[in-house]
Amino acid sequence: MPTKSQVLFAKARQLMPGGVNSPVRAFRAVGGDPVFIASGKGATMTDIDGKSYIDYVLSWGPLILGHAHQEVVEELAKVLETGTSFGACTPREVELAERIVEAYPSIERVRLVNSGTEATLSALRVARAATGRDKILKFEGCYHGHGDSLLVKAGSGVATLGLPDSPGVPRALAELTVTVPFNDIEALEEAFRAHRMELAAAIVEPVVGNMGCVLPRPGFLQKLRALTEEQGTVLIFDEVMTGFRVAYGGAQQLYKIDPDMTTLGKIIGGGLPVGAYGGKARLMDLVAPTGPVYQAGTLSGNPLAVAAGLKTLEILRRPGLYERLDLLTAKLTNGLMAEGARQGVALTVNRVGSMFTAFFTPNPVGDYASAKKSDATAYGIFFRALLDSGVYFPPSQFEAAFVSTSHSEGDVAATLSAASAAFAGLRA
Ligand code: KE4
Repeated sequence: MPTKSQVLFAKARQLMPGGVNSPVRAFRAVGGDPVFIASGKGATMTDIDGKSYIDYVLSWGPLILGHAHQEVVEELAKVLETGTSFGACTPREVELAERIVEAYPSIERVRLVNSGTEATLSALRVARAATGRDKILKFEGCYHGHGDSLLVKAGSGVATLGLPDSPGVPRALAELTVTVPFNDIEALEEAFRAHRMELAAAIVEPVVGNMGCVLPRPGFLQKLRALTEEQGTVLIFDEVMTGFRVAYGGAQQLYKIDPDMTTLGKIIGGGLPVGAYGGKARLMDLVAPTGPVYQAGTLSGNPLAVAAGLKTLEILRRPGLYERLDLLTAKLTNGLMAEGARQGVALTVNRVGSMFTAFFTPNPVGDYASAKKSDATAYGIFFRALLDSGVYFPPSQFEAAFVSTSHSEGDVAATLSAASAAFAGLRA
């Protein structure tokens, strides 16, 4: 007897590409059909067949407070009564801009948009305008949304230019993107030599989430800052995932780097559509209507997203919140490593704060090449076993998982016992 999710997925595939509104949701990387979610509350999601899951995807990062947080819901209810969109200036978008500028000293001006993709493609446009240069540099395995210049894979070497990583991306545009392995200082120096004074921007996930969680090697971000400084290249920290996640002030607070521009998203919308890009006034004042660089958006600064974001950031400022998140996540990841070792399952777990990935490999994971050595098949079996046990991990080995303030010690204990059974199943 097919589940309601299976029946609905068959219908969805007739109506939407792959039956989904974003590819990773189709569960292609882990096999089998996705479950359709009916509701979420706290750390838990419930599917349309009535099965509940402890959720570690949390909408891919935004829900650091968990699903339907009472105070956020109440805030949204109040706003709903007063109108949902005006396409005009509102007081609370100024308040959110103020909170972001306070939390990110590198950001002197910020523009709200509707997604991380919009944020990164706008930031790149500003950097190209500010420098008069066309080439940009990104890192292999980092994802910055689906803007054409960023859907590019490495050429044969750092000196060679990029190739489209998706049909539909013009080759002429892809060739303007130089790609370098993350954490590879020598390759980075070579790229800045090969394209000396030609790079408009370097964009980086300072803690990578999109190849799975990968930490910057000591000195790597500092070297990137020095090289971009030296050559007048705009350093863009893509903190769409890490912003307000790894620390209230993001990865730039943790690693004490002062980027020229920062992109944000996810958490600042509290689960509603949002993105933001910002940085030094000398750059951001190039943006229309102050300057000639055009960028616009019907729903930018949307009152609902702004209200949910403001309430979320207010709660995140409460004392001890990040410390508690860090401790609970460490308990989970230490438990996973210990149980993997006890059962002889090769596991490398990378974590920063409440963002982590369990890689099915015995080797350290510090870049895309080492991440790809993970046993994605084993991960798929692990994922399915957890799902059957009511635990919802990211449906891909190459994605980050997250813990929220709604997760409890009990959730972690239940997750670890599900993982123990999943490891046993793997060995069998
Ligand atoms: P959106 O356009 O999806 O709002 O943001 C793009 C983006 C930009 N920068 C970083 C560092 C990101 O992680 C993202 C989006 N993250 C993915 C998760 N890997 C979103 C999930 C999805 O694509 O469905």
